[in-house]
Amino acid sequence: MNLKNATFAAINISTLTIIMQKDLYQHPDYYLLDELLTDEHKLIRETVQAYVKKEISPIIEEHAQSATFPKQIIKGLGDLGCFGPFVPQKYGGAGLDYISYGIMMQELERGDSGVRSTASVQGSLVMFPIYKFGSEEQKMKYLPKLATGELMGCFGLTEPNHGSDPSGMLSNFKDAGDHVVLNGSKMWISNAPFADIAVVWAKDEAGVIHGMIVERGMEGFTTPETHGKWSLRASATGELVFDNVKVPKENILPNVSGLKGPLTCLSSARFGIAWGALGCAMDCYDTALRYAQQRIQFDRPIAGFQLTQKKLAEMITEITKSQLLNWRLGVLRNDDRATPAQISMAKRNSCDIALKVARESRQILGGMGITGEYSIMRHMMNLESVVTYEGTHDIHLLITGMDITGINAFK
Ligand code: TGC
Ligand code: FAD
Repeated sequence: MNLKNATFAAINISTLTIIMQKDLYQHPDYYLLDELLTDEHKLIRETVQAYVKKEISPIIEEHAQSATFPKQIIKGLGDLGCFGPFVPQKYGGAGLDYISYGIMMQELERGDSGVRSTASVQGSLVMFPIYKFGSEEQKMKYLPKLATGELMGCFGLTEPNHGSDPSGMLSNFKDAGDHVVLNGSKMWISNAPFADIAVVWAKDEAGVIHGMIVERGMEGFTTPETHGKWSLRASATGELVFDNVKVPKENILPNVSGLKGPLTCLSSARFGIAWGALGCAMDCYDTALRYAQQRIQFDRPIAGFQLTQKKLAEMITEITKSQLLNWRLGVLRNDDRATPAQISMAKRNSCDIALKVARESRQILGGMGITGEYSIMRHMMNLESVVTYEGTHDIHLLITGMDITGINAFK
């Protein structure tokens, strides 16, 4: 590594000092796929990329090391339009297409998966259900404030004993006149510790799933934080606990019932993750390529060794294939033709190749690859969550299997 020419940002975390490399990221585009994008798409990418370089990269390692969420970025993300960009302007969104949404998630996750998580939960899992299934009053009350970040939300589906199979959820509510009484708990909920509202899925007395908006401050509603994660350390994760919470009936989402409600939201979020995880892969590849060209061993750059070239060539091949897959998925989603199974394939593919690219990139950096000076190890650890949440690698494999064979392996 050429230390003389490198630019550094020093960060003090109690006694630990991390020297982070300046963010020199350059977007890999081996197949000239920019030609498939509109000028607006490219402008969005440049804008979010510049924001990440200026506001995320210099601080994110410190937050990951100290396991804190950088709350100060919420306003910037809102100002950029990263919260629910597909929501119409009438409700505070930007009315953008799904490729724009994908590009935003790609660029944010290029910075850190936890930052993308915060944005995609807010957009796809909180604003989307309110927009898609909410009443006009609910849309006007919540969406404009969620779009700016004035209100932050979280999404409660997973429970301690019901992760991959949410249909068995135990959270439930009983009719009590003008309100319902909600009991139960949710686990592994992104943004829970600081969220102002939660979109919660629970069963009525007939066992039918409904969504409702639970507000912080309602008596009996608590959000304890989950500690000790080795992944998504810059994202706040917690539980949602409901102990006889009185939720006004006007907070129930009126226009959906059954598991397809939350699963429809997951289709929007999984679309964003397909783009986001690919952002991690592109960042790892870009870092490893630059390092390999500069690092001298045996009197030559390690990029000159055939084994290093094999790693880099395979990475850019997988990245390019995934860029094409995501772009095509975006076109289908814009036409309202992307099926849930197609979205599953892209989510699973991006997480899978991103993990492989991160591991190979870390090898290329040798010992430096395990430090916080570079983003690779942080991406690799984050991706262990990304490959798990929103449906695990194997659940998405089985969704594809069911789609192509017509046989359900879950039941
Ligand atoms: P199944 O009988 O197949 O389906 C029930 C109803 O839902 C419909 N459906 C979908 N609709 C829209 N989008 C999808 N992706 C859909 N998948 C299914 C389906 O057509 C049916 O409709 P209807 O009209 O016939 O009632 O349901 P199942 O109980 O057999 O479950 C199928 C399975 C296993 C695929 C599903 O449960 C699943 O996807 N499990 C994975 C769970 C999961 O992904 N949890 C994510 C929690 S949220 C999260 O992780 C946020 S992380 C956020 C972050 O930080 O970024
Ligand atoms: P399990 O369902 O217990 O699965 C364990 C293993 O069994 C997995 O490998 C799985 O693939 C395998 N398995 C299960 N069923 C089958 C089968 N039929 N065939 C083959 N293999 C199977 N949830 C929310 O609702 N909101 C959130 O905001 C949210 N944020 C999260 C943030 C983080 C950091 C994490 C880690 C999780 C988050 N989740 C959230 C939960 C996430 O969606 C679940 O962890 C995920 O769906 C898997 O559920 P589980 O952890 O209970 O694993």
